[in-house]
Formats: sequence, C-alpha cells, structure tokens
Amino acid sequence: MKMLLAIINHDDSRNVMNDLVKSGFSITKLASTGGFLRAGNVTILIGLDDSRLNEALAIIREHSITRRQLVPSMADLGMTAVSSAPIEISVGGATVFVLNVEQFEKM
Ligand code: 2BA
Repeated sequence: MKMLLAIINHDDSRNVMNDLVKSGFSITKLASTGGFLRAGNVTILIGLDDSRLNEALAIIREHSITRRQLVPSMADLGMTAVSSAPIEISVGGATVFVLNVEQFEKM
C-alpha cells in the first residue's frame, strides 16, 4: 500500500478531487500554506493499493497546471538579505510525495 501526499494549487484542487473520487479513490483534503509564498494551497492524502499508483498520479498530473507567478519582492517574503526586485517564479503543477505504508488499520 502507498500513501500519496499531493500538494496542489487551490484552483486545481476541485478538478483533481472530483476525478479521484469519481475513480473510487478515498481521499482527505487538508488546507495548507506554502512556506515560500505564504499562500494557501491544498494537500490531499490518498491511501491506495500499489496497483493503482499510476492511475492516481495520472489524474493529478492531468489537472495540475504550471503557472508563472510574479512575486513582488523577496523582502516581502521576509528575506530582507536577498534582492528586493520583483521575481517571476514557476509554480506547480503538483508536488507529490509517494510513501510506503507499513500498516493500515480501520477501527
Ligand atoms: P511555496 O513554498 O509557497 O512555493 C511556491 C513556489 O515558489 C514553488 O512552486 C517554487 O516555484 C517557488 N519557491 C519555493 N521555494 C523557493 C525558494 N527558496 N527560492 C525560490 N523559489 C522558491 P512549487 O515548487 O510548485 O511548490 C508549490 C508548493 O508545494 C510550495 O509552496 C509548498 O507548499 C509545496 N512544496 C514544494 N516542494 C516541497 C517540498 N520539498 N517539501 C514540502 N512542500 C513542498
């Protein structure tokens, strides 16, 4: 068994979750905040059988869009020692961690 921990842009999360649930995956949504942008994103926990790993990854990949985003300045992010000029960064699609599950119990 695997546990997918997928960090997804808030705007993509509805489509990702809809398709995962429609395909029969059990999921849990957590409201999370990125440490760099300090903006809200969504973390989805998905416990699944090894045989369905690629299917779940394909659904997440399909709906997670990479965006270019202008960050006003590094100083605004609390990094005063770094440049204060605006920077453009690439955010997303999704950041996914695949973990092996040692034991799974429902009580
Ligand atoms: P944030 O930490 O808010 O990061 C948003 C985007 O800012 C990142 O997009 C990346 O393009 C950029 N970024 C992050 N740290 C940076 C830095 N030190 N210098 C310059 N640019 C930086 P993504 O890589 O797509 O990440 C989106 C969100 O996924 C992150 O939001 C964070 O919540 C999560 N994430 C990404 N990698 C992670 C990791 N290794 N561990 C835990 N969470 C992670």
